[in-house]
Amino acid sequence: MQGFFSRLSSLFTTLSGKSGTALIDREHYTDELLSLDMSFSIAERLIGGRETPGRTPVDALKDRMKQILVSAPLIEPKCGILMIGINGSGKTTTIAKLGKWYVDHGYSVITGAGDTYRAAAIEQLAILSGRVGMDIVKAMPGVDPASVIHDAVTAYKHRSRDVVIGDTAGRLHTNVNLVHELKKIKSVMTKAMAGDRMATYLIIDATIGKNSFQQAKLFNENIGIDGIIITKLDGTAKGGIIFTICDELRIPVVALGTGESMDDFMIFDKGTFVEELFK
Ligand SMILES: Nc1nc2c(ncn2[C@@H]2O[C@H](COP(=O)(O)OP(=O)(O)OP(=O)(O)O)[C@@H](O)[C@H]2O)c(=O)[nH]1
Ligand SMILES: [Mg+2]
Repeated sequence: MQGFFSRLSSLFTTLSGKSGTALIDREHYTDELLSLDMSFSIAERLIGGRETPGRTPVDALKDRMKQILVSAPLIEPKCGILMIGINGSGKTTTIAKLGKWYVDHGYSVITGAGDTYRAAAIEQLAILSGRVGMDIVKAMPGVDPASVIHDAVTAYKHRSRDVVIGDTAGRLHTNVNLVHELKKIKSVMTKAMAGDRMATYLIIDATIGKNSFQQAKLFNENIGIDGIIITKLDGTAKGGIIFTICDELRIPVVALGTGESMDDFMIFDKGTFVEELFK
């Protein structure tokens, strides 16, 4: 497990070395979990749970962790992905990481530069696309984002690509017009996919902590979210936020962003994640 999960991991590794009675040093472990960005309610459920007949305390703890976490596999090609989230959360960077992941697994990827508000945003995606081996469909700044995404899906179909990923401009979830525009982009993309699988992924910046919940709830109510990618986990050195996000939102986390380089990306599977924490 990478460095930023090391505190979380060493806590659980310590627990797994203890006997059943030592496991119930509740106060100490609750404080530790709170300091890792878990909510009090989660810390209580993890540490304060009753013993489960037939399960060792550590196995019971792992079970409770898996009940709190929610994960799902990445959408399988052929497919379309729409990336949404607030400004600077990591959408464009994550599109490149995700694109690279699909390319590394043998799929062809095309991306649509749907953030047409800033020339720099189009340029950023173009540079990253070249670096990871994705095609890009782009237009001049100011063009209707929905039309760019539509063109990207058309290119995906014509060129028989496996994955199409649409970038969008950072949105304030509280701005009605912006959310309305996102709805339009999603409906245009869904229609253009013509029955191919599609997912909308919300990018959440781990460093903003609890402020992300309301944001995610509003995006989910208005746009519909199929999965979450939590970015900037390297900036928190905590990792407990993953539990808090899952517990609050009950929307599956599909992947984690753990740095600025294109390989700082992990697929999230709760079973594997929990086992890794105890190693
Ligand atoms: N440390 C770290 N930085 C990240 C991660 N993901 C993205 N970033 C950085 O966060 C900043 C914003 O990333 P972008 O991908 O441009 O974010 P965005 O959501 O597309 O931003 P807008 O298009 O302005 O809304 C960049 O400096 C990225 O390098 C991550 O997992 N870890
Ligand atoms: Mg961007």
